[in-house]
Amino acid sequence: MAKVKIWGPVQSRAARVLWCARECGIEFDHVGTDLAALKGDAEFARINPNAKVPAMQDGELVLFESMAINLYLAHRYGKALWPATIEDEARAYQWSFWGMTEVERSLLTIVIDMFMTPPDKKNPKAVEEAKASLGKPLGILAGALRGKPYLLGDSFTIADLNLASIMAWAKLAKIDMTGAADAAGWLDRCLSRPAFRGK
Ligand SMILES: N[C@@H](CCC(=O)N[C@@H](CS)C(=O)NCC(=O)O)C(=O)O
Repeated sequence: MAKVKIWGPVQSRAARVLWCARECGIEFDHVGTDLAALKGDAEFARINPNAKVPAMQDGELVLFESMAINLYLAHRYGKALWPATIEDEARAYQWSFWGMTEVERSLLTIVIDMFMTPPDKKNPKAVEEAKASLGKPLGILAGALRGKPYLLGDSFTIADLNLASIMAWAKLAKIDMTGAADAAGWLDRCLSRPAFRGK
C-alpha cells in the first residue's frame, strides 16, 4: 500500500501534520518543497485547489486543512492518540476548532509582525490588540487544565496535539503565560515530546 504523503515545508502549518504522523508511528513521504514552487506544481493543484499547505494523501483520500488531516490520522493510525469515548472525541473536536477560531488568528498576527514584516510596515497597535485578545482564551485553557496534565485527563491525545500545535506560536511570539500557569505547564509538556521535536 502506498505510504501517506504529506505536503508542506516544516516551517509551515505542515509541522502540525508531521508531528501527528510521527506520534502515530506511520511511515510517510514528506514533500517539503517551498510554497512558491508548490504553487506552480500541477500535481499539487489537484491535491489542494486552495494552493495552501498542509495537504495529505492516503490512498484514495486527499485532504486539506491541518486539523482535519490530524483528526483523520489520529483516528486511523493514532492508537492512544485517539480518545477512548465518543464524548472525548467530541472534546477533541471542540479543542481543535477552538484553537483555530479563538486563538490562531491572534497568534499569527503577532508572529507575522515579529518575523515577517519589514520595520516600516510593522503595526504595533494590531499586535497590542492581538495580545490583549489572547487573555480570555488563555484563562479558559488554564481553567480547563486545572488539576489534570492533559485536556482529556491523564494522557496526551489528539486534542492536546492539535491545540498545542497552534499554541506553539505563543512561544515564538513570547507571550507571557505566567497568569495562566496550568496552560504554560501543559504547553511545555506537549512541546517536549520527541515527536514534536522531529524524532
Ligand atoms: N486553515 C488552513 C490554513 C492553511 C494555510 O494558510 N497555510 C499557509 C502556510 S502555513 C499557506 O499555505 N499559505 C499560502 C498562501 O496563503 O498563499 C490549515 O490549517 O491547513
